[in-house]
This record gives sequence, structure tokens and C-alpha cells, in this order.
Amino acid sequence: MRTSNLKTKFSLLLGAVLCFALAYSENPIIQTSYTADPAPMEHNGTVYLYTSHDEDVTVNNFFSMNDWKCYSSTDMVNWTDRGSVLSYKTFEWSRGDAWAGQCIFRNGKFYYYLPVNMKNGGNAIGVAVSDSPTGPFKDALGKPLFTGYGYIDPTVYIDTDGQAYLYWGNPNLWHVKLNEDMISYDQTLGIVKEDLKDENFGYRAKKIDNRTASYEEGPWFFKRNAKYYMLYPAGGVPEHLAYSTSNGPTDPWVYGDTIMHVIKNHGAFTNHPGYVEFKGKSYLFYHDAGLPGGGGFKRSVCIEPFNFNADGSIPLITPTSKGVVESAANVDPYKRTEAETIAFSEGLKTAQDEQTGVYVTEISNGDYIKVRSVDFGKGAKNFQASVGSATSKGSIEIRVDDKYGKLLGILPVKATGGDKVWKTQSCKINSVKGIHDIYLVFKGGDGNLFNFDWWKLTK
Ligand code: FUB
Repeated sequence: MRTSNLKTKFSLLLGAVLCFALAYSENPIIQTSYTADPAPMEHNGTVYLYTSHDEDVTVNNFFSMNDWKCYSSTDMVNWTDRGSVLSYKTFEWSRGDAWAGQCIFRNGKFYYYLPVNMKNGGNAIGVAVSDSPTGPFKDALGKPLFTGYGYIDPTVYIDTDGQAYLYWGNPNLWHVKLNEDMISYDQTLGIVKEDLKDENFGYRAKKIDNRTASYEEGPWFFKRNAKYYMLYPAGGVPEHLAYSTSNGPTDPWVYGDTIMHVIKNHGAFTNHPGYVEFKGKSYLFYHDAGLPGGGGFKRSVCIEPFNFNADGSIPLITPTSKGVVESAANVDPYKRTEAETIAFSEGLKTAQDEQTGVYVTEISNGDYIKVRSVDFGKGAKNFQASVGSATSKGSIEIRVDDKYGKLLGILPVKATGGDKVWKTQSCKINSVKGIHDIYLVFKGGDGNLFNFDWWKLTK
């Protein structure tokens, strides 16, 4: 065989492998924004994922973070963008730095603990409250819950006896017992500083700033089978993830092990753990720099499913591009599905306004949305979409199982009178039965094509 033929065959093979890798890549789980510091919360059969948000434009080569976002999922593979749920401006006393927080439900309300910098300088932890997991959140106190150097990254847990605990801090780790109102704490106990010894939080090889144990920041506190766990970034930057356990919520901690090594090639210099159990399975959330343009200040949230060892210890978890392989539920396409419900996408962004909520925007030729595990049942006849379009130049290809997979139909998007003038448009599609991933592939000329709010199939 001639060398040029071999080269062509090799390039075709490489192209096919890359397409395959992309089609089966699910990490990072959010592609429409840079997201960091994942904080998952299960509530009534839905996982709400709260994230901090790295801005697309980094200012002064440092964390440029103004608001917190929320995504939700009932299957752990498709995530619906619920928008920006609050910003540092929610805390009138703050001047910025919307870093890692955690939200929890109690007595009909959602309490969101968040670190920010104060207008007069210095770290503080605030608490915001809402009647809904997706906001709007209000400052619960009108002032910080507490202030102090290194007061960042709060993690909250309500024990089975009803006592709530808040842990936080970098380079130290502190905790309080929260009162039942969740917006004040036990003043008798006060603020307790943990012992950061090797036996509690691991041996630190890189000794900087008089830091002793490996604990760095970003704690994540929970209980499982009567054992208490603290997950945390460790070892200095670049951070790996580690854990400690304890027999009581405030008992001495015993160092466990590394959970995730420093991520090579696509890692950020920070990492941040979040944990949720959903439908009997365990999931570790973390962040990397895996999106195009990613880096230390442009991070992205990822997930890995894992199993605890029989003795309750946590295995070493490898960051993968495939993430969650098994969907925890199927999507019913005969109900309205938000366009911003996405397993994977390329190119496009999301936006939100009062009238429409969150919608998909900045759609260009070749962009696509993948939604996994869609149950077509006995087959569909029509595809409907709510779109806003100033022109008639765009279209939506409806494909299954791959961006280049079987074409079910094409919806030519007609002008609606403006990109915020929403009209439902539909097209006939070829029938396909059973469970498939659906790919909505956008086609058209140059520039932004149209906005997209929701879609559904009809029988
Ligand atoms: O996202 C800003 C800071 O970086 C967080 O508060 C830390 O946990 C680290 O992820």
C-alpha cells in the first residue's frame, strides 16, 4: 500500500476516533458557562447542582466571579440550566468574590451559605434564603453570619438528630453548631477551630505559610452509615482531593486517603469536592479546566460515579471524560423539554430574562445539543420547537445517537418577528422506536441563527 493511502486511512481513523470520543464525552457536564465549586443537593427526586461561576473574561489574572448558578437533573446525565440564582450584590455589604458555597433545605426553606468579600475588605460568610431551590434568594440577615480571615468555602449538614453544622475555611478549618433557624449559631460553643495535624488531615509534603496538615480548603461534610466524612482539596496547589472520617460530627477527624490525584493536562490549580447519593448511587462532583479555553480561572464541573468500599472507605477515583455512563431515568420527549436541558453541547450559550426564564442563545451553524436516554416509545410523528428568530436562515436537524446519526427530520426555522418573539414551529419526523440519544443540530449561514426555548415530540 502506498504511504499517502496509509496516511489518508490513518487520518480518517483518527477523525473517527475523535468524533467517537466527543460523542461519548459527558465531562465537563456544563458546556455553556465556566462553572466551579460544585455543591449538589437532592430534593424531592431532583438533584440541584449549585456552582460558582468563572466569568468568560478574567480580570487581573485572578478569580473573576460575580454570581452563583443552579442546574437540575432527574437522571444525572441531562442538566437543566436554572440560571443565575443570586450574585454577590444580593449581599449589600459585599464588594464581590462569589466563591464556593452550599445550599440546604430545612423547614420549607432553602438556606444557601456563601463566602464573599466585604465592602470594607476581609472575608465573610453570608446566608441567603429562598422558598424555592432555584431562587430568588434574599440575604437572610442583612449582614454577614460571621467574618474573619480565611472564612471561605462553607459546607453545611443537618445530622439525623436535627442538629445542623457548618464547617468552613482556608487555611484553617472551623465549625459551628447552627441553631434551628439556620441563620444563627450556638454562642456557647462559639466558633471551634479544628486541629490540623497529619493524623487528622494528612501529611503535607509542601510546607508553605506554616500550614501543617494536607487540608487546604473547600470542605464537604456529610454522614453515611453512622460515619462522618470530610472531603477536601489538599496538598497545596495544584490541589488533589482527600478525605477524613470521624465517629461524631465534632469528634476528632482521622485522615483517610487521597480520593482524586492532581488532574494532569486538563486540571485547574484548584479542585473542589461535592458529594450526593441519588437513587442509591454515589457521585463525586469536582472541577477541572476541561472546556475549550479552560484554565485555573475558567473551570468546569465534572462528575464521576463511584462505590464506597465495604468498610466505608472511599476508593481512588479517576477523572474521566465519559463521566456518568448510566442514566438514572429516561427523558419523556412527549412532554415539553427545555432547550437548556443538555447532556452535552457545542458552541451555543444560555441566557435568561424575566419573560422567558432561561433559553438557548448564540446558536451558530454546526452547534448542537445532545439529550441522552430519550424514550421515543413506539415512535413520534412531529417535532415542535419554541423559537425566536429575526431571520429565516436557520434550521434544526433532528438526529439520533450521534451528531451525524440517522436524520429524523429538519425544522426550517421561519422568522418570528424578532429573536425574543417566541413562536412554536413544527415539522414531520421519521419514526424511531425505543431509547435513543437525540441530537439537535443547528444549521444556517453566518452569525447567530435564532433563540431556542423548548422542544417536544408529538405522536
Ligand atoms: O472558586 C474560588 C475558590 O477556589 C474556592 O472558594 C476554593 O474552594 C477554590 O475552588
